Amino acid sequence: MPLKRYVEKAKKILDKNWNGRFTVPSVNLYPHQWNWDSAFIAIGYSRYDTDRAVQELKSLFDAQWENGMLPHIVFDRDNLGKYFPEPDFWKTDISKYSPENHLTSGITQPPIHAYAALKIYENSPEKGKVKEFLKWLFPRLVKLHRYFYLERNPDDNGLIYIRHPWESGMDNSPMWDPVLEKIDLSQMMLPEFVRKDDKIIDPEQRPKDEDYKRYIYLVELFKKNRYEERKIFHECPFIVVDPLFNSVLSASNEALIKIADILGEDYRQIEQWYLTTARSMRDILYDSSKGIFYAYDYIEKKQIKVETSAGFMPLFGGVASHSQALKLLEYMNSASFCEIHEESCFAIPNYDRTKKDFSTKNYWRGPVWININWMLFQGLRRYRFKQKAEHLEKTILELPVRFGFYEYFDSRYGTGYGTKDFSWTASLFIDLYYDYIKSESLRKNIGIYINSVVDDMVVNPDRNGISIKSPSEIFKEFNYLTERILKRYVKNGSVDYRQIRLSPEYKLFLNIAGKLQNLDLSYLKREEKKSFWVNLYNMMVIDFVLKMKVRKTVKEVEGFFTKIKYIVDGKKYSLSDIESLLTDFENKEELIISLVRGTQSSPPLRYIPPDGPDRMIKKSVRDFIGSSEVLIYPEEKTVMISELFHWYSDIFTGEKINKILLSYVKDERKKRFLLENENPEFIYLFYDWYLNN
Ligand code: 2M8
Repeated sequence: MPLKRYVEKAKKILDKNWNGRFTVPSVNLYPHQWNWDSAFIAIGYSRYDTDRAVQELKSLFDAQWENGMLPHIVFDRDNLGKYFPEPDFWKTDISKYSPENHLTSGITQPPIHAYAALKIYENSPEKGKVKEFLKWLFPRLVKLHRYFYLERNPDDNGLIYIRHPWESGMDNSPMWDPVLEKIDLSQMMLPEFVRKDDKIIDPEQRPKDEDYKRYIYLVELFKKNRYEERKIFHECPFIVVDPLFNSVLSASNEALIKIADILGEDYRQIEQWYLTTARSMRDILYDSSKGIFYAYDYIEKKQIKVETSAGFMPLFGGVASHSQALKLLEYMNSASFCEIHEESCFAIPNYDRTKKDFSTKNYWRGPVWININWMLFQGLRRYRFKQKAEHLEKTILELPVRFGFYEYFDSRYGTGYGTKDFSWTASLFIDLYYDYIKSESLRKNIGIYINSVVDDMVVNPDRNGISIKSPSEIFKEFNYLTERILKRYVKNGSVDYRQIRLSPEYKLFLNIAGKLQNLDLSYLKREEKKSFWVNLYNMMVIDFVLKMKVRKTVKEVEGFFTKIKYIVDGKKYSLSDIESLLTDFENKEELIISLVRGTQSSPPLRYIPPDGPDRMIKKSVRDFIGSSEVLIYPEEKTVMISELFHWYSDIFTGEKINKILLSYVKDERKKRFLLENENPEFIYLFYDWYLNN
């Protein structure tokens, strides 16, 4: 499995960046320990090395400040002189809260640590050992969160402010421009300073000197106030509420509740924190006309109307209401942030691409970042936006494989920018890979039947005896009810089986399903037949799932595809019978792909209209080929495709697959590869049999 080779590469990068106590983000550019980097790194380690994961967070929390603040950098004494600004500049020893035995900066970063700690616990086979670590960490995490709610929460509404762009983690994001522009540099007396980053990385990819001057101005102001929060608050021109920071805090509040539960600790206070932050974010940061969350300028008391990926982060924190989430998805999946099937557009770029000052290569002003996309992927999954989530997962894996483990990437061409061998790109790649492997083995273990249907079982009785309805009436009603059920109870590919079972439409559908026994098929035109069989197949799957009380997968029922049947026009049909009947149609390959087998690997379920069914069928095939069921890596000369193609190897010969992929794939490089390799070697991906609910 080629992906595995890249996991080995990623692990080697983490090894190289590990200094015996913690992992630096990058040996040359960031040679110390960074706050949120370490949490992302620990998540990667948690997949294969619990000790390292634990050590990563331990060394960071050892440097926690007395007032609870977790510094954004913990400096490595043996490695000073390579980065700016270092301890000689921060002078945090003037604060009464800074730790005695550690050299640190005087600001913080997005608090993803409780989230990471829970992941360590969940992923580790050594639960007892991790529980001991959680006992050590829990009070420190509470202290950190309490610091935010006591010191950074001026209106007591749970909206936590940051006081330096570096605290957002998205240093030179366009979000901060309107606030930083107000700092008039001509009026400032700044100390001399020499940047180091722009000698290591092409300055075109880094913040400008003007930005650095403002960063330094703010640090000077902190020093003047001896890092006293209240004093800084009254003087600082940069007091903003960041949707990313607050979403990450929310995700961590949630994780902290779970950790408290594991340890048997009280979590009422944390619950309160979670609720107030989430409520205020929904009320104060959301803009319903644009469909995004904005940052908030606390001094001006207004939203900062700049659209960046941070505005979608409430999906990660579970903060967005369902209707807000739908709007976020709509905006996120548009030309502004890359649509699913858009040509030359990787993942979710950091800034709206339609803006004049969007940059393809400058740091946080446009490129794609793996940690941001990883969090958005988790968020999309949590709101069950399956298709977008899968697509994102695929590109997050794709970028490092094709272009290297860079710090950030060009959203158009995938080119890597910033430093090479970047730790969180490697660790989050590892995390996603293990996720994949885990579901793969789960998928393999499916096959224990709970229920067996050994003899034919007809499940569409015609309760009123001989049909008095004409074929046209039966067909019309069948279509009407199918369309209604699919439109109402299927959202983004997820089927709400429970709601269908309770719905009036399903009751009516069962009635018309009985009438199909006497539907004269010769009455249907060829196109109508095509739509009928595909719709019937998909509806039969739903009906069988409900009748057989399927819980997790159709695989629980032996004979699901062969023994459970509908009588149509006097003849019995199982799902397999319908599949073979569809091979008579000229576009049989597309029809077979578009069938929804009640599984995660199926394309999203949709109604196929009888007048011109091919348009919708093509849409399903496009979704399927654009999803993680088909992975094409031209640079690696590799094509990975769903096992489905293997099951039907009589109709999907190598050339046929190539032809289909060619007519649906849009990326030019992938196209060229397919054209030049008519019969490439295919690697089959495990089919995910879990229910599409
Ligand atoms: C970047 O920030 C540092 C300052 O903290 C820098 O530019 O020197 C950001 O990308 C930040 O999010 C990240 O934590 C840090 C280390 O990777 O680098």
